[in-house]
Amino acid sequence: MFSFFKKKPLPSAVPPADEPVSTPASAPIEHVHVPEIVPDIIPESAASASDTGAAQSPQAIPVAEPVAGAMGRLRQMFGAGKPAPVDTPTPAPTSAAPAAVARPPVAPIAAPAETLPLAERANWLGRLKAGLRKTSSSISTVFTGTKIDEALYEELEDALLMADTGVKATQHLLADLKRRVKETKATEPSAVKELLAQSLADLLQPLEKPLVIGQFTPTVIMVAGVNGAGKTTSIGKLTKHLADEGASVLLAAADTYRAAAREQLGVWATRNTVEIVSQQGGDPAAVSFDAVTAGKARKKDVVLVDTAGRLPTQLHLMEELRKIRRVVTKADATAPHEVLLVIDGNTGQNALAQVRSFDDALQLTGLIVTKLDGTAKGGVLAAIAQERPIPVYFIGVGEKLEDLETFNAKEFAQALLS
Ligand SMILES: Nc1nc2c(ncn2[C@@H]2O[C@H](COP(=O)(O)OP(=O)(O)OP(=O)(O)O)[C@@H](O)[C@H]2O)c(=O)[nH]1
Ligand SMILES: [Mg+2]
Repeated sequence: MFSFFKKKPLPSAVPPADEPVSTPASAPIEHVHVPEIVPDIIPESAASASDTGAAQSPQAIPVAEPVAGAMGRLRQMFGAGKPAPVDTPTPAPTSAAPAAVARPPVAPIAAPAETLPLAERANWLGRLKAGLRKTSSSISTVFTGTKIDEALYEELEDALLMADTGVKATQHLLADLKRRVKETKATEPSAVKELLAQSLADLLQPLEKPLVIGQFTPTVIMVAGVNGAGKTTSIGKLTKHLADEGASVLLAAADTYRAAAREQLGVWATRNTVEIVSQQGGDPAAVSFDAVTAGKARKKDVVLVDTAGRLPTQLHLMEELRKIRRVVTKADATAPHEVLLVIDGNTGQNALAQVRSFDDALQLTGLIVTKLDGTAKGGVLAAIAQERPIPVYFIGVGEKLEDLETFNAKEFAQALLS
């Protein structure tokens, strides 16, 4: 599968003539980043006011648009790990969008005969390996002996459990490994390590799936997770990658609790010259509704909804997330198109509990696993693959922009067992 991005003409700097000009809002949405303001009106939805609990008032949004750029890097971000399809003919416009929703046809981007920037990917693999070094060195010790015996498998079991792989995935890997050893008649522990890498890559494979942008206008992506997991940072990094490639992005600061949260997202908006809809102390569902409505009206490519951190045990806050989801659907019947959970790779087996709880509450479509550097052990991805195989769109190995990349099962298995 290959991600694609809707081709569109360069955006104009002013709203279309048929968009009415705004009147002052009674409960104005505050826009942290206002590069250039041309007020316009956001269509109201009769259904929204009661559910959002907020006055659905017209609002001004800034209209600065990112500069269009080459699509290669975007494809690398969203379809990385797979070879770029070559020799794709100039695409005839297709109707990838569901028939129920009237929108311009999606034109899958022509895939030129380019290959992925391999040097960059190799550089990334180096950073991933560095991030997972602790785990990889403790697993590697298991294979330094000369014999393949029960002691080796016992040591391996301990190492996998220590790496947060969890009981079920560990048992699966051991059984699968023994089968492979028998089949290949391997005699060297180093060969067993290679077989383990294959077994792990196979287990992780279902998690590898690119995030597709361009099938819907806008693609609405809701982002949730526990406190401090890396939601806002990951959204910022994604925004940068998207904006760099010419995608028009609208951010929704639906973490309305902390002023710092809005500012943090606002910094990314300013940096990338993208729009942000935020409201001090407002209802997060109302902000999300407004953002999606604005994204639709302005034909944004992507609306990213940042939500406040919460624990799955905080039931009222989990209910609030469900409400955000419902209200987003009221703004756009096909949305949200993606509901992502950001998990901190350091949280070990607790990450699996988070995946279960948030999935039960929100029907997750994807994961972003951050902080797979430092003390993170990485095995938790195997546990997720075994018990709740939700696609891992991105993994993060640091705070810098280039430290967030697409997940590739083989690469990850290699890094964990290097
Ligand atoms: N080492 C490391 N730090 C990261 C990574 N991703 C995010 N961080 C850091 O983690 C901290 C929390 O990140 P945020 O993006 O604010 O997390 P959040 O989930 O939005 O937090 P709340 O909104 O408070 O729930 C920040 O200091 C980030 O720089 C990563 O991949 N590696
Ligand atoms: Mg945040």
